[in-house]
Amino acid sequence: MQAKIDAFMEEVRARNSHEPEFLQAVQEVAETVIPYIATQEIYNGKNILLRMVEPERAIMFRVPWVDDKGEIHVNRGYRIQMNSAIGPYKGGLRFHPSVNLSILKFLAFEQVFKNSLTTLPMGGGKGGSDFDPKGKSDDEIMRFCHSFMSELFRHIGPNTDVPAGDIGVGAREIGFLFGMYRKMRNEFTGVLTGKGLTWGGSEIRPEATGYGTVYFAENMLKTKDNSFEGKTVLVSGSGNVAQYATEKAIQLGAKVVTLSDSSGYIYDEEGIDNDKLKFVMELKNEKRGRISEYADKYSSAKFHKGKTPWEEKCDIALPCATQNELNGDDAQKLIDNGCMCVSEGANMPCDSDAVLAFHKAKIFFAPGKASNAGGVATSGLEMTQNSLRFKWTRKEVDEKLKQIMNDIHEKCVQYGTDEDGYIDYVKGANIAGFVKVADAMLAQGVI
Ligand code: NDP
Ligand code: 2IT
Repeated sequence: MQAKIDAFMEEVRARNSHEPEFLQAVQEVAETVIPYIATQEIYNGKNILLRMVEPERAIMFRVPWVDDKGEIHVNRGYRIQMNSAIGPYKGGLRFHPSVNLSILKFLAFEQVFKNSLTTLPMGGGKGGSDFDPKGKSDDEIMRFCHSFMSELFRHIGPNTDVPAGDIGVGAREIGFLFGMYRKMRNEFTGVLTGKGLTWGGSEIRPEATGYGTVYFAENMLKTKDNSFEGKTVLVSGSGNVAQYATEKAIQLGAKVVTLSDSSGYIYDEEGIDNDKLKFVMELKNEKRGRISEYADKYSSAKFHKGKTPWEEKCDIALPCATQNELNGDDAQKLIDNGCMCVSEGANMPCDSDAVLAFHKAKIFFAPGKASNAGGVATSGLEMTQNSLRFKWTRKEVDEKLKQIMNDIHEKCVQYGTDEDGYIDYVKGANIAGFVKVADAMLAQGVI
C-alpha cells in the first residue's frame, strides 16, 4: 500500500515540485484515502484522486492600485477553481503577503473535502492576493478591493463561484468587493458570503467558524462524557476565528488564557472574560492594533514576544491563526502538559509531525476540514437565504450550524473509528469528504 501512495505522490510532486504546502495537504489525504480506494471496487482504477489534485481552473491576474500618496502599486490576484462536481466553487479570499499558488492550492484542495462534509451542495475554491492590508488606510483598502473585483467579477457568480473571507478579508473588505461586483454586473445577488446583515448577510456567519470549532470539540469530548466546563483553553490568533472560538469557549464555562498574532502571544492567568474579549474585538477589528496592547491594559497578562502559546499548560488547544503554526515539538509539549483535545480553527495549523504525535498519544485531534467547516457551512446557509430572498433568525441559523457540526462529527466517527475504538478524525474526514465528491465525479463521467 505504501508503494501505491509513494507512486501517487511522486506523480503529484513531479508536477507541483515548488508547492510544499499543497504537497503537504495532498500527502495527508493520499495516506488515508488511497488505502480506502483499494478496498472499494467502484473507485479502484478510476484515477479519481489524481483528477482531484488538478484544479479545474487557476486564474491569475494583475491588481494595480494607487496609494494615498498617489504612488502606483501592483499586486497579484488569484482564484483557484478546484472542483465543482457537487456545486458551485466556494471558498474564501486571503489577502496576505505570503499568498502564492502553493498556499491557495492547498487551501482550495482542503476546501473541496470540507465543503463536501458540510452536507451542503458546494464545490471547492480559494483565492486572494499577496497584498498586505497591514498599515493601509480604509481608502487604500477600498481601492485595492475595487481593482481586485474589477477583474474577478468575470470569473464568479452565484451559480458559478461564491467567494468569502479568510485571513485579511473581513466585513470591511467583503463590503468593498461586493460594491464593485454589483456595479460591474448591475445585479444584486448572493455572489459573496459574509455580507453585512442589512444587505444579504446571514446571522451567525461572523461567529460561525469559531463557534463551529468549539461545537466540534464539544462533540469529541462528549464521546468520553467530558465537556468544556472548567477546562483551561489555549487559543492562537486574535482574528475572526480566534475571537469567536474564545467567546463560545467562555460561554461553555472554560477559562481561555491565551491569544496571539504574528508578533507573539499574551497569557492571562486570570482568563479572558467577556469584557476583555470586547477590548480585543475593538482592538483588532476597528483600531487594527497588536495583541501586545492587551498586556499593556491588563496587569494579569504577560506578552511573550515572538512565541506561540503551545508552551503553556492546558486541557484543550484551539489553533486559530495560520498553517503550520504548531509543529511536532509544540505537540509534544502540549501532550506532556496534559492537553487532551486539539480542534483546528485554522486550516492545517498543525504540521504532519504534530498530527502524528497527537495520534500516537491517542488524544482527540480534529483536522480543520472537519472542525472549521462551520464557517463555510454558514456561508452555504447565507446562499440559501439569498436564493429564498429570506432571512432566518440567529437562533435558527445557530441551530442549523450545531446540527451540521454534529453531522460532520458523526461522519468522522463512521469512517474514522479504528479497531481499538480510537477515532482517527483525519481519516474519517478525508474518506467521508472524498466519497461524496468521488460519487458525483463518477456519475458525471470523465470531464
Ligand atoms: P484574520 O485575518 O481575522 O486573523 C488572522 C489571525 O492569524 C491574526 O491574529 C494574525 O495575526 C494571525 N496570523 C496570520 N498569519 C500569521 C502568521 N504567519 N504567523 C502568526 N500569526 C498569523 O483571519 P481568520 O481568523 O479569518 O483566519 C484564521 C485561520 O482560520 C486561517 O487559517 C483561515 O484560513 C482559517 N479559516 C477561516 C475561516 C473564516 O470564516 N474566516 C473559515 C475557516 C477557516 P497578524 O494580525 O499579526 O497577521
Ligand atoms: O477556509 C474557509 O473555509 C473559509 N475561509 C470560509 C470560506 C467560505 O466560503 O465561507
